[in-house]
Amino acid sequence: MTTSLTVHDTLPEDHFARTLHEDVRAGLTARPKSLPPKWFYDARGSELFTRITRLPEYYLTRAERQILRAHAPDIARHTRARTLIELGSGSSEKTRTLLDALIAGGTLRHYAPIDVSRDALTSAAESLMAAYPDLEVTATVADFDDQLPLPEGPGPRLVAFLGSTIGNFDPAQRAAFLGRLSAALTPTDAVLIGADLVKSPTTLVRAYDDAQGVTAEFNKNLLRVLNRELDADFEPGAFDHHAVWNEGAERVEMYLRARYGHTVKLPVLDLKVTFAQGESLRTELSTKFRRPRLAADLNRASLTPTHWWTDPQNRFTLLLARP
Ligand code: AVJ
Repeated sequence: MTTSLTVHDTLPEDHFARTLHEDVRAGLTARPKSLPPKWFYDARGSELFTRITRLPEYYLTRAERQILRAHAPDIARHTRARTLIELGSGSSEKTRTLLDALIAGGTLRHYAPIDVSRDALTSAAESLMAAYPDLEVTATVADFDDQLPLPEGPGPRLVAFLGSTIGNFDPAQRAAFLGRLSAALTPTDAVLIGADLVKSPTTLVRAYDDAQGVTAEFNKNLLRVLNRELDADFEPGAFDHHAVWNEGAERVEMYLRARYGHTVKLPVLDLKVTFAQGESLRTELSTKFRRPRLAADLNRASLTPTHWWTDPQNRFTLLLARP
């Protein structure tokens, strides 16, 4: 059976230009300055992130893969999902582990990836369609910052949000996201969330400040994206990459810190931004969790965690929750 890929595009044509302009104007005129991490991921940024996932210091991807390989059959048994909805285009390798288990369990019919990047989405979905010719695949382009259009698909549906992407939200964004997710579920659906756990600050900071400098390049890639999209004149060499453990908030924060005072022009926004020497631009939050906090966040969104799996070293958790 050969089927073609159905792609639903929920975003207006100018969505990216508009939201980039809004995010950059708001973030660079705020004090302290910050930008949302979603703008890292142009083609070069995605490639740098793939390199990060292979770094010796970046244990997250390997730990999550270990858990999935060990427990995908349990996930299939507990969910009996007919539809797998995947939020964010996780590596297709992880997806395959889940798909294989759900197919072996005899329940899966439909795979529905959702991502903001149309290109990443269609290429991942097309390669999966070739590997799983009996699976119905519906891809949806959406920005789940402001909407969560879960595809209908036959139930029970399993919504997977892997890779510790949930860590990128601040507490208010996380509450809003979980509320939207919960509201979109029916009683037989389940969610599978991959979250990184609190551990030694040294291990955490190293994961975001690797010896080869790949994460530093990834961080500075944000400036290249702004140069290209907004005709800005950021000089990546004028900034240092900086990763710190915020003990109170239990998250790693990434910054670009100005090496000297200077002014950057963003003509597309008719904006000039001045950086003092040593001034930091926050580019990412990576929240690390303890079970009770994550359970409380889920409960507040009317979701009940039913299973928690971890890797043998207790670095990362995959949890299953129900409405
Ligand atoms: C893809 C958001 C999960 O926060 O660990 C990796 C991104 N940033 N190194 C993370 C990232 C720096 C990553 N997430």
